[in-house]
Amino acid sequence: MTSPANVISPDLIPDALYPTINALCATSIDVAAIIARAGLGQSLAAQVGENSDGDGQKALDVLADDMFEAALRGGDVRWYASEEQEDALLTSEGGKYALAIDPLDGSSNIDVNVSIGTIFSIFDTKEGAEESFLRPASEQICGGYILYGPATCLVVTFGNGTQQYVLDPSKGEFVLVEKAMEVPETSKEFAINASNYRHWTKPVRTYIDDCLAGKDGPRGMDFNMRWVGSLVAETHRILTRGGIFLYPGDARPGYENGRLRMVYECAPIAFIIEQAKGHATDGETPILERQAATLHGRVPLVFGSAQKVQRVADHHDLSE
Ligand code: AFP
Repeated sequence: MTSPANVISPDLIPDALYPTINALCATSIDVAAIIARAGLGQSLAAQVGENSDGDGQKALDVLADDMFEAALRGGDVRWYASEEQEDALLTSEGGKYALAIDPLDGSSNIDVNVSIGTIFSIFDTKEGAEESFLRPASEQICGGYILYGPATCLVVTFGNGTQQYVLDPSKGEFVLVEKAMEVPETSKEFAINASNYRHWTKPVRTYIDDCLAGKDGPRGMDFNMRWVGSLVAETHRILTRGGIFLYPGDARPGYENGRLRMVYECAPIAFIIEQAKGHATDGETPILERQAATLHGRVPLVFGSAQKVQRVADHHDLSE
């Protein structure tokens, strides 16, 4: 790995992880520039194949994966596991870390110019790939995402709070803007794909019905709904102004455990949210207490303001 110039201040980043975080950030600057030129030249949203789960792969999914893998190869990352590749890759024999990544999350939003992101999780590596990633999510040493929105920003935790950096395009550097993000305890917003209502379990329907009943219902207040279709954008909104996100398991074939992947989506998002004094569960059990059974395994995800997430868990208890 040729170490790129420093693009992020090292102040709050553990020394041992700095080269890896810096490589991720330097690559994200290039990804952001490609996204910003969307449509000028190559089509980023063109379907170019399928990933391990049969999900359609967009050109940018594959391009971003290639860029992050190349940036990390030969550095401190021993195992590189990606949503876009069936198996983990040995990228550095002597690497200290196991890194899992969703190189481009929200790809259905690429061709409509809506915010998309990169999500990553880092463990201290073990000898083998499976034992490095199929372990309690609480053993992560880093969880982060890069949001490619009106601003490009990095949100990351190393287990001592959740930090936010914003890319200054004029300098090509990420600047620290928040040392300790906190999920606001109250909010009137919930995020769920309501088109799946008929497929939900009773506890989820009850929770959403109560929100929809508004001030005349059991919650005694009116709510608002958001659904961007981009996990990173939803997470950033909830970190900024509170709320709750639900992607539950449902009755559709293949969606028994929802849509989101434990290793490189749910686990790092849960780490970030918990470190920001929010909460993240599978509806009942904290995500950080769970571990993935397979590299691309799915898990239901409910996260956001702690009290709201607990209320969903209470509905599950009541239904048992
Ligand atoms: P894509 O990367 O295939 O667009 O999926 C994005 C995502 O994994 C996550 O970012 C969204 O929250 C969720 O899927 C949206 O799922 P629905 O399309 O079922 O609403």
